Amino acid sequence: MMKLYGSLASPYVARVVLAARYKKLELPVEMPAGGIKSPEYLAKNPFGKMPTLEHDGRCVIESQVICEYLEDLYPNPTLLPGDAGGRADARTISRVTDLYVYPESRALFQHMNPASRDAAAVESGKAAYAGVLGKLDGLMPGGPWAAGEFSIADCSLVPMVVLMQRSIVPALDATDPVALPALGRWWTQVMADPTTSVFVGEYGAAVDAFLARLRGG
Ligand SMILES: N[C@@H](CCC(=O)N[C@@H](CS)C(=O)NCC(=O)O)C(=O)O
Repeated sequence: MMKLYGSLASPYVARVVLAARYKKLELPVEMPAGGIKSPEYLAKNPFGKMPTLEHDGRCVIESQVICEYLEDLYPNPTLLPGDAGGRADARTISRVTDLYVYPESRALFQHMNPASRDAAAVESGKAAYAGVLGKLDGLMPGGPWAAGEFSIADCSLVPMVVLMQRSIVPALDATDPVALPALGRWWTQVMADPTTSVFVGEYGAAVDAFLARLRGG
């Protein structure tokens, strides 16, 4: 029995959900009963973050590790296709998203509310965020998917792009990731594919609902 703790509005949870969907795995997603800071949940994930995968009594944390755990258990269809170089490309794109893009976007999220916005911090934050997106774009080796064939890189990039497009892009006029050349070509593929295009709508609705709750709507 496999279960994923978290909310789909989290891009890290969404990454795992997209990976499971690609592999056609049954993976129920639910918030832990007492929330992610409850003693029960902290026993599963000591960092109190989502997602956590529970499978046969084992808890696996960190979205990238969960995706690779699913890959090890269910290698077909693979999320790490190709040779060592192709798999390195896929892992690099995913890791750059986590280590460089999210921290820069998180700095901008602090300024979503116009009432408490610091204009100078927004301008420098937007430049830093655009800079890492440019580097990410340069790492994409050619299509149709982010690392060639469909991979963990796409599972990481789709939620990241949708989250930015629903939040800091409209609110702060930050760079839309798909305005960059390689990301733009990749986005055409994402929207042409039935699994990913449906997921874009589903995840976008979860993000919109989360942002509306934040605004008190
Ligand atoms: N590196 C972690 C990041 C997980 C993460 O930051 N999740 C956020 C939701 S988007 C969270 O649980 N935040 C709650 C908190 O930090 O209190 C992963 O890839 O799973």
